[in-house]
Amino acid sequence: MASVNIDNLNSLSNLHPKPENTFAYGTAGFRMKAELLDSVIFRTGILASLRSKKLDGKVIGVMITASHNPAADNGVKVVDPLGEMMEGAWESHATALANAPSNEHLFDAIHTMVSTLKIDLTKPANVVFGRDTRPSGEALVAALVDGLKVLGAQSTDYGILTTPQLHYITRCLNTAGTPEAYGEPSAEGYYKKLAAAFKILVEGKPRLSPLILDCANGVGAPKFKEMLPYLGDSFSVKIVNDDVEDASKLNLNTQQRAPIGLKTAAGERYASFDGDADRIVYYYQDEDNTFKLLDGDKIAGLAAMYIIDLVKSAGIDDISVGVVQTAYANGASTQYLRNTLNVPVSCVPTGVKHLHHEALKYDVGVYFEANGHGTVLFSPSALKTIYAAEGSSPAQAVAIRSLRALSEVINQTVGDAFSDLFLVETILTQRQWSPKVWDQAYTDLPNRLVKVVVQDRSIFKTVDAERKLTEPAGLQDAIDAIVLKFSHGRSFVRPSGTEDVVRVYAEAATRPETDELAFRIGGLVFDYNSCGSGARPREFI
Ligand code: NG1
Ligand code: ZN
Repeated sequence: MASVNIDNLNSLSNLHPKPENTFAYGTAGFRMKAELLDSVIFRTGILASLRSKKLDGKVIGVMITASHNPAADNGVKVVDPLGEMMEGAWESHATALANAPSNEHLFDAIHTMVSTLKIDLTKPANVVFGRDTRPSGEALVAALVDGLKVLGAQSTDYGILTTPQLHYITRCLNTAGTPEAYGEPSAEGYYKKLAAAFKILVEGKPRLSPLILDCANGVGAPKFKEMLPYLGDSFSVKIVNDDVEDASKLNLNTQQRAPIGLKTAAGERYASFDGDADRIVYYYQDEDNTFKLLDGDKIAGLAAMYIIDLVKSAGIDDISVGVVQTAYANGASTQYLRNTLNVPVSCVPTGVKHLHHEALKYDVGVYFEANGHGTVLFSPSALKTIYAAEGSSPAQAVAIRSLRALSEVINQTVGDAFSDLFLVETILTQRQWSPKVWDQAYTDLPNRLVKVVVQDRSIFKTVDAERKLTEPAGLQDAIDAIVLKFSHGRSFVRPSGTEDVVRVYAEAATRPETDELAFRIGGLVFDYNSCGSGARPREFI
């Protein structure tokens, strides 16, 4: 069996020494302070090469970004051939390579993978990569390029991209020339595809007022501007927070409030991207000056309502629509989906891969996290039905054309803030709705997220899509006893996958009750078997 050239590995690896730290490839890939990432990204280059070889030379994507984290952080994620997140079983291999303490151990870790996974090293390796606007990205790309040299991968640097663009390009490259060809593998191809579909979707409808779009001073700003010429007069937007030169401004947004420096006014429509443009939320200001958030749950509700209607209008009766949420979905949204729209709703653990996987079970699967990450997946059979349908009336033909365009405007690989923006704008334009009308579908229950810093979050074990704790023993019973006292009360506790904390979610009938519930559960967790770390937060009850 072919082997890795050890001299080549040693000389490249010596340029990227591993610090003492221990690394873990989690739901968001590797993510931490940028200065710790050099060796991790070098080794991710090796991992991506192995993944490509294992998949017979299919193109693997690598994205360097830390999404909504502060500018000083960075991270890396590996993208599978059809643009999905890397197969879960490979996360432990990524972790093993990242933690090998010496060049010799790294050599051994690579060979362990080669033999256990039966990787043929003589196969070609093809990798494409991109990065967001973080200043640390350039040096990290150099580390990745060195990693790609270890196994002689062919690679293409796509420069600065949004995360979903890199996913799109990866899928395009692997499907080119097949019946599933996804588009031209470039940012330009992506703009053309989305813009053409959006134009069809809003054809003949009066334009809405301009959208005020906050780009969090991240990569969404230059990329959305790049897209504008392709949209022509189909869409009007005012971009704010587009300063990507001053890194300190990246992701300065706060939760459940308008972004810093943005003065909102009644009658306007706003949206915010996160730092790598894979998440979006909408908001507006009510006449009485209250800030109203239209989050991922609201987008899921709007999309499901619209798609169900469109399928009906198209005269197609054999396409099932389903929605996938996590435990963080507002209880009122779940009720609305189940009881008003009568659509099946599944609840899965946090993490896009769980949502994506579950959504594939429906003909049309709508999935969204409350924080605005999500998309709509059309199954191959649903697409076949939609493309075969002809319609027996002009109205049916229009609905069929819209369904086809919808499947093109919505990124099928991963949650995409651009796609989701065009999805929402399509529906609001078709219906001529203001954000306020959209918001009237249901009223969110007040909710609150609280972080509890604990000594060891790994002692918290959950079941039932993270809604129940099995360990520490007895804690769930104590939580249930408190929740029972609150009208419409719901609360759950789970360890974060991306931060060293335990998260408490609470919702209840009123704002004061919600806050009380969140802080009582926070206090309970902090005190339980002395789990908490540091000073007990003063707001905990
Ligand atoms: P954790 O830290 O595991 O709660 C957070 C988000 C997820 C997801 C991941 C990946 C919440 C409560 N959690 O996960 O939804 O976006 O980050 O970035 O928003
Ligand atoms: Zn993101």
